[in-house]
Amino acid sequence: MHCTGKWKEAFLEEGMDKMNNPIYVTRPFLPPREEYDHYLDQIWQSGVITNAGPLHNQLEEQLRKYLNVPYAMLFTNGHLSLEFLIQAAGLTGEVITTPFTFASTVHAIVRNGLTPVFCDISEDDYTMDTSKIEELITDKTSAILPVHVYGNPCDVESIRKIARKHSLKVIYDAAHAFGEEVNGIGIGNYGDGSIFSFHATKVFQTIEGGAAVVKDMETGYKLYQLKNFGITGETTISSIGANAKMNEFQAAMGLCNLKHVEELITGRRNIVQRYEENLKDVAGIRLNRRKENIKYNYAYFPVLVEEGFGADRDKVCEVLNKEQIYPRKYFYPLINHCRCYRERFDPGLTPVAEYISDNIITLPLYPQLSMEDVDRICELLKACR
Ligand code: T4K
Repeated sequence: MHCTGKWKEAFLEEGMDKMNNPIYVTRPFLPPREEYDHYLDQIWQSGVITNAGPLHNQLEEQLRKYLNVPYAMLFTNGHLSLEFLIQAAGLTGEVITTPFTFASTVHAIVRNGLTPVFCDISEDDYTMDTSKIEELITDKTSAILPVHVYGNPCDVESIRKIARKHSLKVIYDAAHAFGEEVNGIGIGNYGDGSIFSFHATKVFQTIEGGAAVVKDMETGYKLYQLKNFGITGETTISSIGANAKMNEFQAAMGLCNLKHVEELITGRRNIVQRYEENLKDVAGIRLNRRKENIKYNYAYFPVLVEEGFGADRDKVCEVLNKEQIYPRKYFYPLINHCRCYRERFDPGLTPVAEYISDNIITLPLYPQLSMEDVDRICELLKACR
């Protein structure tokens, strides 16, 4: 068994396998019921269900330690943590970002009244191509906002050097990078701040949820205010904030899941290894190249279906869908090509991102997935040729 423990048995007993269910790109991990019930009892006793309650505060502190960062602020979802982090960091004008991401990244920039400038990505790991950043910098640029897409850490050292040379801020969208380390350092320590997503589809989930992590107390305090309407005292409102607080039910889920997260990451790693064994020598299939000195979280398993394969990405999806297997085309279409952006902002020249977006597929990956299903998915994929 690739992932052990009581929860795995409970999952199987509850009949997920028996039901001959469709296989989705991911499934959330749900902790054993008694573990969640334990926290529900506490909520019923305290009568506090939101507004920085005791479970919220416990989770915030535990996550700060787990992520090994100076300050961590919980949010009701990852997207709002990014919107507010951009606001708290005081970005202005243009922000250089990647088009190869989920809509949230660019929405957060634009919803702050800023202009996204799209930088192409690297063929190796699909993160921002740092050799193309400097040519996009203008006198209006205030920041670089790269994404550790699929949990592939960006070239953080090159980004740091460019940012320092041009006095730019760096905010990382680390929605996919929960618990990762680069050179032994928690990934949230790079740049001026980062955000993580704890959505149901993520490595660590709090139903919906997210966190912004920062190095300085001043920005941390701004975030703390902004997510609660800018309120700083019973009769004081100091800034124009909104409502983005994580509630106690979400925090309870997080407290349960944090205890299992290392085991879940190991389970994911075993699935990824099985995929790699099955697919590594298949002509026309390109797998994600991993770097040294990274602690990965195995958030996604992207596969590039190239010309030499004999069938295209859409055909692979079609064949798998017929068998009730639902991989996803993350991230297609590219954000700079979406209707809401293409008529408003310069889409830039991002040919590598276009190519990757047109040919990538992310295969099902979650710790509860059986090795037999991984093998079956690979056989079906290979048979598309
Ligand atoms: N930045 C980046 C780079 C991101 O990728 C994201 C979110 C964000 C920022 C914003 O973070 P959040 O505000 O979401 O915390 C999903 C997620 O909703 C989204 O969180 C994620 N990225 C994005 C990449 O994927 P969809 O529309 O593809 O999700 P959906 O509902 O189709 O779910 C995918 C599959 O997961 C389903 O086919 C079945 C399974 N599933 C899903 C849910 C919600 C379950 O089994 N149970 C569930 O409860 O966006």
